[in-house]
Amino acid sequence: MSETPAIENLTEAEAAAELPALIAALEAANTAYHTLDAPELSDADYDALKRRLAAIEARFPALARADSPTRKIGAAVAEGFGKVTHEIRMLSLENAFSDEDVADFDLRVKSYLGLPEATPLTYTAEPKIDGLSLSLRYENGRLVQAATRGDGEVGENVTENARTIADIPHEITGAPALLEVRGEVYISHADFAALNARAAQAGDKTFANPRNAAAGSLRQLDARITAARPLKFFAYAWGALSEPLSDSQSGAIARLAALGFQTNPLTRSCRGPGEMLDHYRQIAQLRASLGYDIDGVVYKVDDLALQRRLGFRSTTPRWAIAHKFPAELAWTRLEAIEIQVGRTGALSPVARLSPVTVGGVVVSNATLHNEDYIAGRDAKGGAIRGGRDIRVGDWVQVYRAGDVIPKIADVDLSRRDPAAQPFEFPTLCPVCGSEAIREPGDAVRRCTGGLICPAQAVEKLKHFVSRAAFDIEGLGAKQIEAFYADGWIHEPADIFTLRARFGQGLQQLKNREGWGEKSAQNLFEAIETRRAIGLERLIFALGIRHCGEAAARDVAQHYGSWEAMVAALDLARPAALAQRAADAAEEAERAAALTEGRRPRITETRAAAIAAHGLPAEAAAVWADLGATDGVGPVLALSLSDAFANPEERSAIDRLAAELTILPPPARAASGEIAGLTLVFTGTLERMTRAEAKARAESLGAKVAGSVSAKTDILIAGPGAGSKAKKAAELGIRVIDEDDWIALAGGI
Ligand code: D41
Repeated sequence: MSETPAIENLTEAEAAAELPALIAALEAANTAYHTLDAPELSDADYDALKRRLAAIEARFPALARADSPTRKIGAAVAEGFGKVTHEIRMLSLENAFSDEDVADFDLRVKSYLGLPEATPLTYTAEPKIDGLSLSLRYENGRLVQAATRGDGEVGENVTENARTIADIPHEITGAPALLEVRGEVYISHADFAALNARAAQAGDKTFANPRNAAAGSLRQLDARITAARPLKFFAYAWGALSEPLSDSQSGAIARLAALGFQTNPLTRSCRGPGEMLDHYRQIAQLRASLGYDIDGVVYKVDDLALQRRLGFRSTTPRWAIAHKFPAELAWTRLEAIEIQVGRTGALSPVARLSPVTVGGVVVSNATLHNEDYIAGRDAKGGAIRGGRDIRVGDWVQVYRAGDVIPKIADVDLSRRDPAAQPFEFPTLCPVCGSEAIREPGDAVRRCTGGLICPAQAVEKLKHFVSRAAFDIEGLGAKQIEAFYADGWIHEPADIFTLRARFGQGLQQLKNREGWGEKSAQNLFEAIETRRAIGLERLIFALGIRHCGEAAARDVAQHYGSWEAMVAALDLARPAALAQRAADAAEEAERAAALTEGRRPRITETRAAAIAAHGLPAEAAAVWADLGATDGVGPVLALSLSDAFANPEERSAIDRLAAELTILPPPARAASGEIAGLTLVFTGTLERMTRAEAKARAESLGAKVAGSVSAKTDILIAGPGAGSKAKKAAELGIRVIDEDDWIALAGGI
């Protein structure tokens, strides 16, 4: 075999002849490694081939192909992981912090199911592993996909990485044809210490805690790195299934164990809160010696038929709860108080602390909430921390509960410098200098600069591209800050004109730090794919105060199209102004009545204020319709109206809308007989509680109303139904009994 010639002796023609084989060898090695799970080359051989290719490309740049394997890693970093939509949503857990919370949980479950309080229910209790959730999909016994939780609906495809975890079987026998196993990826204390020691020795960054180490390792784009990290996996739940695993939680977990998954050995069945709390205390005792991090105990209703009946609220099941261990505390010095300005202009004070370790994590910032919190008052003017205020230089007690931002629990007055002064909360925006005002009833002070305030503009943009909003791949908070600072993106519409404005400037983007040709191209493509956007996402993305994801969905459902919504808001504007005038008049009347020692005349005062507006009837009707929309109260209605009526904000919104194709919201629970109907329940239900019936009806896409009207489609009348049944009969509304209802709802 001839020696491989040294690069510096190669002619360009020889190099060109060698390249295809080199590239083919590397691509084959990649496929063998990543897709077929059967590495063919040693790491050293692979690296040698890759180095040779890189050296040839460096010497003869004209030969470098755009899709060369040497560019793959960089491109992969920009692209990240593929996305996976979970067939069944990954839910989160409600938290309990005390014994009473656990007892309440048990009572709530029973009340929902209509069981007597004295009935003992069986629950499983298991340690809550402090790692990250993973969903594994097996088809015909083969692992075909692994996905992180993400936002619960869409996660990241980490299949290659999951395959490197020893606890995760690649093949299982005797399982349902389709089985999704869910559980927690974590790293043991010993492995974490060894990993950090190696990283420190190599001069690499170390991880703050095992959880971060596990997350960082699982989310490596190069599966070889994940393979070198000792990750573990406990199975605790399941997603899509072709057939049930068992009829109980404990049975299902035993089945997963029999299929070859690790399940937590401290899982117990407990009858009632007494036994649950005993097991909680036992696990708390063992916590330090387990060898891995846990942050509480999870309780789940054992009977799967009951789990199904209990169902879930928007993101958490009614049949499970996490009983968290108490937060850990530490004392440190408050070095400074900084003010951050948020998307809605809120001035948020942040404590800069002398770094201190709290529960294994170094903390150097904590939230101070708002000016009242610093002063030692709550929203109603009552004392918190016994009325002790917080001053720069104070010794403060910091705590962390779960993932949340650290908070300050207390202040040590005995160590306060006698010269320390109370903190003076700014009344001007520290970013743009506009006045910062506090509206009556609002706990926070807000910058009035609107979009002229760079902080608000940037935060609004970050919100705009965030996951639940436009979710533009490759355009995150960091990129937004850089683009804003460079003057490339001032408002959302600018994102969609970026490509046109920088047509040849693709070059400019390419030359920026961190951007290559491929990632720039990817960014423009990612932006293009988002030009068509769902109405509900667009409304949420606008970042209007009080308008969260759920409210945005409700508004989108109500209007069905962007044009209809904008037309309604415009039409209703006079009524919105009349409402504000009436609110102000009411407040003045209350104050006047108080000083004059008489009863306030609310109804007359409001009516007079509204009359003074000479309100068109149509405006009033459209406004009332918005206010009566499910999920929309007067506060959100005003906030929406204000956003669309503010000239600067409106023109920015119009410029944005002109760039987009706005898709109508998905039809809610389109299938099924009762989707879209309005139901009323009356009389006694014997097989389901009211709460369960209402939740079931809503989950099937129906609306549940409290009283019978012309809009009612079906009245469900149990024994003892009175006036409602009579009224329904008069109106010719369909009346059914509980058994009919249960049949309609698909059984209990
Ligand atoms: O050990 C855990 N971290 C754990 C998390 C567990 N043992 N059980 C869990 N069960 C659920 C439900 C009930 C929703 C299936 C969970 C989680 N969820 C969970 N972890 C993070 C979000 C949700």
